Amino acid sequence: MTAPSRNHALFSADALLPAGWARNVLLRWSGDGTLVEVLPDQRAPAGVDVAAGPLLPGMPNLHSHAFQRGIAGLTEFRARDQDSFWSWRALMYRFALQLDPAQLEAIAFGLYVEMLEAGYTSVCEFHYVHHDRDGRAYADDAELALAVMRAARRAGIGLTLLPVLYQTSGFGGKPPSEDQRRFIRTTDSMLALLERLKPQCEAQGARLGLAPHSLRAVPPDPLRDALAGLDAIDATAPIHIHIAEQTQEVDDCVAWSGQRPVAWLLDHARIDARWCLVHATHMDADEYRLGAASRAVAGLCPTTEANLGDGIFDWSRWQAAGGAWGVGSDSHIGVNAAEELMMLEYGQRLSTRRRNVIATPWQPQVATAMTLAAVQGGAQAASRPVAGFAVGQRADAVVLDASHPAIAGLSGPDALSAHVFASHRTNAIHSVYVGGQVRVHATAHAERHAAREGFRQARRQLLNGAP
Ligand code: NGQ
Ligand code: ZN
Repeated sequence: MTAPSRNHALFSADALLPAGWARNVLLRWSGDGTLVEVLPDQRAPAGVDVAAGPLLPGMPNLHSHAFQRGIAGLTEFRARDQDSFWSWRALMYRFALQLDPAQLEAIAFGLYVEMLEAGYTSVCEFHYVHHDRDGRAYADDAELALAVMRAARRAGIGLTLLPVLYQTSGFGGKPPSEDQRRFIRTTDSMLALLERLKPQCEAQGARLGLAPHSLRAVPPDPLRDALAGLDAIDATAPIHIHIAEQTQEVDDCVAWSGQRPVAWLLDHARIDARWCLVHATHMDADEYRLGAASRAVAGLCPTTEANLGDGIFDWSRWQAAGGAWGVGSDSHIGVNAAEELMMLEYGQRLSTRRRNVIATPWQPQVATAMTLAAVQGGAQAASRPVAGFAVGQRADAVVLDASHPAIAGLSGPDALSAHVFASHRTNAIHSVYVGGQVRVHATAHAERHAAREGFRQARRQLLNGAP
């Protein structure tokens, strides 16, 4: 590590604590990276690292399909009269069909290093490419999940691994298509995979959960059986599902069941704080109200949702019902925590024709309000103690670069606003700590070079169709 952190402590003149900005904050953590002291109004003790700028809690990334970073930017051309989510998906599937385990690991490692440099300190990996190119299980059925785990460990990012259950290509038990063959599993094979991964995750400090892909991909009976099986393995494990992202999906769900997807889910599963409803873009007034009341986290992925033409989540309705939310980078068209927050606020501004929408009566600073809410919601979705600077949470921290032109000379809240709204395409992050370990220093991850080289090589192979 280029800059080992001394004495398991960090001092900052401006730090964003769960209750708001504080001055002269000293953080101390234990040898395993858990915060043991969070003290404002201190003097910097001798020998302790002093942050190079305002200190933010690390952002959990609550939704990632790592392999899709390999295709990001390559689907931005019109291939037919009306390109859509569904035509993008066909291209994405073609890419997924080629990947081998080494390429997946290289892409995931490259991505996770990018995430750390961009302010994400943990990731929920919604992992659904399970099998070989022919759709057969690998000799070790966990082969690709283990590749993702190695990538996360090497990058030093916190991990919540969500193996994905995928069985059908549409509502009503429509058989999977040929190009979905790498994703398909029986419920029993999923539960066996979870058993196989459980000790591995424990050894790595990763959290293991389950992701029924969507109501399109998992019929009611397997959904119920998988959730019961998960409870038998770990009754507190997180559960993530894609839901109501596209209007076509809503229409198909209504045609199948007479109910909209979120309403159906709320009626047919015990939705609670273990759940992350990814996207939840298209809800009616009752779904906003009951969804928020269920205590599930809304998993918002603003740059992907914009890129894929999904629609706009109505933040004000969710907020009015007390809903929790966090952000994810999903397809990785953008890999930047600040950019997701900016895009989220801008979507609300564009649809409501107002400014400063995502603020609260107790926190008028938009970037501050968004950061605190997204860290809380992200930690809940990750089901790991990564909810910011409080005793018992992980020492996951982002230090802004006070010498960056967008930030120089600004107070904590203004610096965070500039970071979120005015620093893009440049990096205003100086350093990043995960569990008290320095992962990024002077804007670069220690393994940036190797990560980029591995990514370049894997992508070159995939684009050339070479093995
Ligand atoms: C996914 N992505 O699982 O990668 C999906 C596409 C699907 C998003 N929903 C596949 N953004 O939904 O069927
Ligand atoms: Zn997704």
